[in-house]
Amino acid sequence: MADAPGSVTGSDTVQYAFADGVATLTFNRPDKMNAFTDAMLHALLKGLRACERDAAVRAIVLTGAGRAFTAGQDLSDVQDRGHGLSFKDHLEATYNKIIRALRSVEKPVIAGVNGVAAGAGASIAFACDIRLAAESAKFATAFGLVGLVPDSGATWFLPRFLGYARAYELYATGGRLTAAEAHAAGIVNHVVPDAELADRTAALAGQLANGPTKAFGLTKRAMNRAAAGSLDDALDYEAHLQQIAGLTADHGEGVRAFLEKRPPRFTGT
Ligand code: T3D
Repeated sequence: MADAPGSVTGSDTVQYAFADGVATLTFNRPDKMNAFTDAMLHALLKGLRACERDAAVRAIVLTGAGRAFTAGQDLSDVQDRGHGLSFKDHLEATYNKIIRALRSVEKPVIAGVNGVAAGAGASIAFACDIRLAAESAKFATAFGLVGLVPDSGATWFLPRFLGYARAYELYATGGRLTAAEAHAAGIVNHVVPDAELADRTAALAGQLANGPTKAFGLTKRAMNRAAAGSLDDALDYEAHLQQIAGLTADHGEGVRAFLEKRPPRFTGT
């Protein structure tokens, strides 16, 4: 039986659904553009960790309810924290853990960007492996407009997509990218009509969840490492991981299926 929407994350503001190997986490505070409260951030982290532990989960989707993906940090929550606030401790306890969890979970993570993704909400979308965006979606840098530094990996991801000058200008001017601009810049894999986003995201996630997901996880591990290293290091690490992938049941099944001219039946093992 499927879990109740809030039972895995501990909060209805981040809903969890599972079907056919795909776990979907939905930011669910639509009247506030899904802006993150602390409870939501902890629920998201809890949900991601549950996805990581559960072998039945073979692909993960993040999306938003209503007209936003997420507007990032709830700014009224920041006000309510008062003057004793440590921004550093807050980032380390919440956003940084989420970004690390997204990059380290060895399962494909797809962002179904249904509307505006602002501030750390855009950073969370950037940290996913694949982004599908609705035609009306936007990426709003936001931080500079409220006197903050880009965070949650924003200074790492955006210059890699756009180059330093375009990324710096966007952050300094509080600029936005439309879905089409984000696609042209290589940030978004596919732009789809708004009404088709949920189905197209589910179809891609379902396709990935039925694939050799152990190899997909190792591919993510290899690409994470290659992003920070030399070609020599990438060659060595690929060979190390290929030794692991080559011994999986899915590799054997993939080769047998090819030779027998039939579709493979992958199990993620
Ligand atoms: O330690 C730390 O926590 C630091 C971490 C920081 C991480 C960050 O993410 S900082 C950046 C925070 N986010 C923003 O600055 C974005 C602020 N929001 C906007 O710029 C705009 O709302 C949007 C571009 C996202 C959407 O614009 P629009 O015109 O479509 O909608 P709206 O009318 O502005 O918003 C609708 C409602 O959502 C409105 O509430 P109301 O008046 O109907 O009751 C608005 O106040 C609320 N809302 C939107 N974003 C936030 C928010 N409420 C709280 N916090 C928000 N971020």
